[in-house]
Amino acid sequence: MTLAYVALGSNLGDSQRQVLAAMDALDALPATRVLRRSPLYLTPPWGVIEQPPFINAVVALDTALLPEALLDALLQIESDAGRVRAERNGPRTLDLDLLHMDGVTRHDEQLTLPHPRMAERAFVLLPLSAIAPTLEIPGQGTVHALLGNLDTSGCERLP
Ligand code: PH2
Ligand code: MG
Ligand code: MG
Repeated sequence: MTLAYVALGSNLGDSQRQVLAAMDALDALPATRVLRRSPLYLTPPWGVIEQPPFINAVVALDTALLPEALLDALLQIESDAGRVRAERNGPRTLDLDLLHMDGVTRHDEQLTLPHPRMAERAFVLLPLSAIAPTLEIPGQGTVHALLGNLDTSGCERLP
């Protein structure tokens, strides 16, 4: 079994419900269990600024799936949630990004692990640091330390 971290995001439709339902869908995957769920955060849109705020969260998974199989499962959960691929960084009903798998580094067309831009994004590191502050991003530092470099002032933790 491998420990993996998945980021969840949504800013179209009932985002809180979609993110919570996606956590349950991840837990229901074959040979996979959700170990920890971060709180939900309301975060300002990054990249394309003219869009609604996002709901973001991160979960820790224990999984026997290989990275390719887990990635396929994430895409299937996104499409089951009604995700339509449109504008890059634009609004979406559900986005599931594989951030990190213990012991796995890879870089190819399909998948780069650890996620290459996670250290720049408060909407990823803030929820990740709530469940894995001491996680080491290879070559970059711990999640907690990396979060210290980012502006989290626009992010709000939901009750
Ligand atoms: N996802 C994006 C683009 N911008 N901004 C926030 N706050 N949260 C996201 O999850 C997000 C984003 C592309 O995946
Ligand atoms: Mg994304
Ligand atoms: Mg994505």
